[in-house]
Amino acid sequence: MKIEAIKTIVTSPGQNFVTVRIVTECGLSGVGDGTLNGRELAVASYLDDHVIPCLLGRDPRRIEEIWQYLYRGAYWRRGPVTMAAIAAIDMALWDIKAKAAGMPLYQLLGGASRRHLMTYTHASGATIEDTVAAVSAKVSAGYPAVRAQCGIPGLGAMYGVHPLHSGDADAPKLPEEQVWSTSRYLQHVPQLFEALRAAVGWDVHLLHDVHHRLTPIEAARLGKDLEPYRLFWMEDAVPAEAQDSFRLIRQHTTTPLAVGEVFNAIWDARELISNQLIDYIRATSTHAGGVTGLRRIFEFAALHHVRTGCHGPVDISPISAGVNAHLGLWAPNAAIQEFADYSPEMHAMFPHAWTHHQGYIHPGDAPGHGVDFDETLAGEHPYEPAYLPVCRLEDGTLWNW
Ligand code: CS2
Ligand code: MG
Repeated sequence: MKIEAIKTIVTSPGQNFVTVRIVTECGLSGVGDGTLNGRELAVASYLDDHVIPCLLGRDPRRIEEIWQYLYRGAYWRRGPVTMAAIAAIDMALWDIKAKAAGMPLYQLLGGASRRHLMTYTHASGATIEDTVAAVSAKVSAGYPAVRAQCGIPGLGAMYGVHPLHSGDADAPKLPEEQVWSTSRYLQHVPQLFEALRAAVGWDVHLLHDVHHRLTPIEAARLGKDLEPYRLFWMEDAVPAEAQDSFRLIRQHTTTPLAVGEVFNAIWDARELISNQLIDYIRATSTHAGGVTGLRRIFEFAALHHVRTGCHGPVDISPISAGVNAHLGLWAPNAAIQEFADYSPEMHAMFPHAWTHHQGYIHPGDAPGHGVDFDETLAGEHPYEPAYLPVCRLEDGTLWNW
């Protein structure tokens, strides 16, 4: 079998997506997701200018060898752009291999460890009251797990939640600047979860995303303050480059910790996992080197009581949602997957075998990863320049968005 052609398509049905299609000489093709929110064109260029010329004519069945070739062979290893490009190629190759084997990807990995995988959905509001109403609506709809985010009095935009692209050609194309106040936040969030537990009770999992905003001791304080409300996890409490800094949080609180959506290699989580400084690893197929990269992280986490919770808002495509679901159906230590539903345009552009019902996802049993890509529809939604916001403290200090 030989790789005959590889295409990179950037499209924007309300959110920019980078999609790769690999076509073999025998007519099999596979697709992969290389979306990197705010840096999509960097990934597309990395693929078109530096990866694709090296892969044409190779045997697509040699997935591991190609992954090693792209990882080691680049010399400049790791990083979000490189690993998203590798992820897109890797997902497409696994799609082809599973199609050639006539089975869904999860069967190729070792079969199902569960009937389906629990997901968590998003609920947010400008005030505690609005957020309680939004979470209550999700609980009434039967969702087993809800991530709650709330506006902070005195601060403008809702943090960590970014709207789909406006589609307005005149919209500002540079990063929006948002203001942050840790003291206001630390005062407000425990009140939110006190109100949530009073409103929805204890049978629903509540999650919260701190979105990298705190220092370790501040995260320790918040974790302690949230203990009475039994969160499923407190996510991204602190930027995790200094993995050892999570020891301080761990010493002070039993609130479960989740981190890793921005990780792109197992080394980003090695100390966190091997020292059990976290409870859930959030690494996701698009950012962590595809099936090949993420499977390694999952297996390593399983050795250390760390469970999986793949990142998955709408800024990774339905392809990755499906690939994550295959890994999440197979992995013995899979716990949950993020699922913020896609728009009708996105569902149409990425026809998929995966199903999501009452808060649980199943990848489906179509051969391959079960997600396709409608290039005609994609052509109707050209790339839209867009950035993630940046964040400043009230004195102007550049902070973590
Ligand atoms: C957030 C993401 O869903 C989450 O956990 O951290 O929505 C994050 O803000 C985006 O992926 C950034 O592109
Ligand atoms: Mg997050």
